Amino acid sequence: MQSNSVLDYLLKVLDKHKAGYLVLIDPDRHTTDDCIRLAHQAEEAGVDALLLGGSFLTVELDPTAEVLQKETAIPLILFPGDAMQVSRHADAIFYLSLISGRNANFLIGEQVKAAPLMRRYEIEAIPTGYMLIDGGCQTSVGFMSGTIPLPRDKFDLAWAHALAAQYLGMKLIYLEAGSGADFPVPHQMITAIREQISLPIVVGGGITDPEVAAAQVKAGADFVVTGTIVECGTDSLLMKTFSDAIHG
Ligand code: 1GP
Repeated sequence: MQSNSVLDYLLKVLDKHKAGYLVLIDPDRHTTDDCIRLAHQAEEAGVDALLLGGSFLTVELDPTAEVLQKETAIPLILFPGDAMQVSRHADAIFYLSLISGRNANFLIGEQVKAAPLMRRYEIEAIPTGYMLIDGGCQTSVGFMSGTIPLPRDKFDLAWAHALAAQYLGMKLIYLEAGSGADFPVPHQMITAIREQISLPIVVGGGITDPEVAAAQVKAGADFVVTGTIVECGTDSLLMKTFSDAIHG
């Protein structure tokens, strides 16, 4: 993808549509050929960008990133679980700080380890306040980070975290229920945060139904992420249905 700034591109998506649609590809769950097939499906469905990464990987991310970047015209954004997931073959990186937790390693430690590589690769960093919200079950990100998710009904706690991220100069807020969560982030929480901050809000985790995605946009989400449900790849039209529901 040839662009000066993936963040600018994402903001332009919001000028064009009600909200943007991001699809997460976890290289651990697929062969490289399946990743390519999913990426092509995503492009055809009107997905705005691909995310690549996971909270815990047992395979190398780099070869998948390289092939996906070559094969697709939409931006490839790294969504790293840790500093080992930095690759030169991506257009940008969601430079995540797990602000809902109090684990210094995921607030700043992994970021320090990643920074020299990011400079060497000249990869665009998109500083992102990453908030883990209770999705009704233990998730890989919760386990790996050793952090307690924000309770689903503590809206004031949630918006205060998001506002702190805005004051710290972050460019996005990512509300994460966790991949495969039983419940997505509650609509009322999205709205409570939307009312307090001006940053774009990304919402992901446990979204399995296009109607739920549309309701999250209505509640105030600017970007919706799906991973598991479209990764199954059983219904090739599903991504298009999500795309239409989210774009409005
Ligand atoms: C995980 O938000 C993403 O970070 C996607 O979650 O796999 O549940 O769609 P799902």
